[in-house]
Amino acid sequence: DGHPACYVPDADDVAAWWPRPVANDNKYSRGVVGVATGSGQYPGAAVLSVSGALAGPAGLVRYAGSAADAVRAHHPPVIASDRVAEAGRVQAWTCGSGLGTDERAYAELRTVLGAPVPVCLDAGALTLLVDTRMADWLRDRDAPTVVTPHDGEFQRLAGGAPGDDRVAAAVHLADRMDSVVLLKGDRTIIATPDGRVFVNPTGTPALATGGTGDVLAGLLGSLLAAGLPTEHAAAAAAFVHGLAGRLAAARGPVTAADVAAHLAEAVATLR
Ligand code: B4P
Ligand code: MG
Repeated sequence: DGHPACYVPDADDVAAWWPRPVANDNKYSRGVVGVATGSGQYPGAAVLSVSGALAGPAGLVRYAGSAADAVRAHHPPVIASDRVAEAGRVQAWTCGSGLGTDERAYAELRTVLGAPVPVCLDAGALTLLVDTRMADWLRDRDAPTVVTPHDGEFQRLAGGAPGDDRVAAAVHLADRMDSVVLLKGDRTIIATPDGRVFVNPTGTPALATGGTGDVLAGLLGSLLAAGLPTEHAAAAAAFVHGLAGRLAAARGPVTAADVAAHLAEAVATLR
């Protein structure tokens, strides 16, 4: 039926993709990830996305946004500034979780998309893409883009719900946006603009709790900054995020902060 082959990665695949520090690495050579998330209304999204970024392989996390005080309080090692333009050089951005959709958020998204580095877009950034017709603008970017919609966000981006054939829906949107699409769900789907598909096998309903998407976006940004190909970054982030959800669920009720706290242990189980 012309359906693309779906690849289901296993722990060995993700272990092989996962960047590991080598002897002469420094924090810059491991990658610097910029996190442009959160707002006065949603400071928690900033704290959670930074937690996800800190658990990834990048050597440095720079936060830029209006929740800088909350980020500094929760994550003292993170370099926090108020605006994207003040953040300094990064190798990738993750943008949108809890960002809101006001003028300031719009300006920050424009700055992020203008950077010649890979970008992960979530939540408010996805709403802004639709509201401002910026989605088509992604085609003009030279560096890769990943979008991480849940079903509601997908519906707005694509102009219709994913429907029963979630793989075909994700492939279609990836082609239309010339971006990697990570369609969240029970079995999260990653589709590339050239029609390749990964299906994540580690999902757990324990992840169906507020803020887990913010943790995922931060982790994905770190993998992009560390230089992973976009589709491997997305597939590896979903895989480890699911593992962390399972590890957290084995110990009791799960919050998004619990998922973040189990990411390092999840990475350690890869090999
Ligand atoms: P927000 O309040 O901004 O919150 P959110 O994005 O839903 O939260 P979060 O970041 O934690 O979760 P996400 O789904 O990203 O919601 C904005 C608006 O969207 C609201 O109006 C809301 O009503 C609407 N909305 C929210 N979810 C919707 C949906 N699914 N369909 C339609 N409208 C929706 O990330 C969650 C993570 O958990 C992902 O990694 C996902 O793969 C995983 N996960 C969720 N359920 C799972 C399951 N059953 N099994 C395995 N994994 C699961
Ligand atoms: Mg979300």
